[in-house]
Amino acid sequence: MAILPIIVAPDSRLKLKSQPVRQVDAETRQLMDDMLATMYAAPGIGLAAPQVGVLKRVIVLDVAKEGEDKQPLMMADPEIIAAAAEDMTYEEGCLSLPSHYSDVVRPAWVTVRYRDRDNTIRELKAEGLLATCVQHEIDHLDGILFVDHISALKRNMILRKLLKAKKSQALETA
Ligand code: GNR
Ligand code: NI
Repeated sequence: MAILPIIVAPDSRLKLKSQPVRQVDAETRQLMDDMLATMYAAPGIGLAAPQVGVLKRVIVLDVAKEGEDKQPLMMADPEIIAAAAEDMTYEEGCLSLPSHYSDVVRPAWVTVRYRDRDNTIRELKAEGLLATCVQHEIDHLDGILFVDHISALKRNMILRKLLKAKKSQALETA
């Protein structure tokens, strides 16, 4: 298993739409395993393939609390097939927007249909943090970041700070 480098915004690769997998083959399974290891190492509660530069519709999640048993989920071609009418607000973060957090409003629960690591089609009703996380990850597959759900003022402030950090880092390593 490999720990993969995570792309940090602003980066045009995070804005692209990822392509369906259709069949979970050995290469997709390897990607899922590497993504899970990368997510745990970060640490994070979710990771989408475009965050590691792979434009495939693959996500991994684990919202288990520290000290609890691991609850890894690996999904290819996840699709929201039902969503709550009522919303919930959660303060979100993103490994591609390090050190920035903002309240995001999303449906309180969603039902997701996906292919698991064994290529079996499954459905899962996600509530609470898992509902937030799975919607956040599926957004990544469509080139959407959590900052796209907040005001343009807050979004631009975060993206400007991240760009500045990248520029000063580039100077340091030059
Ligand atoms: O680790 C993560 N934490 C998090 C917290 C609140 C809402 C969403 C997330 S997902 C994030 C990891 C990540 O960037 N996944 O794409
Ligand atoms: Ni994210």
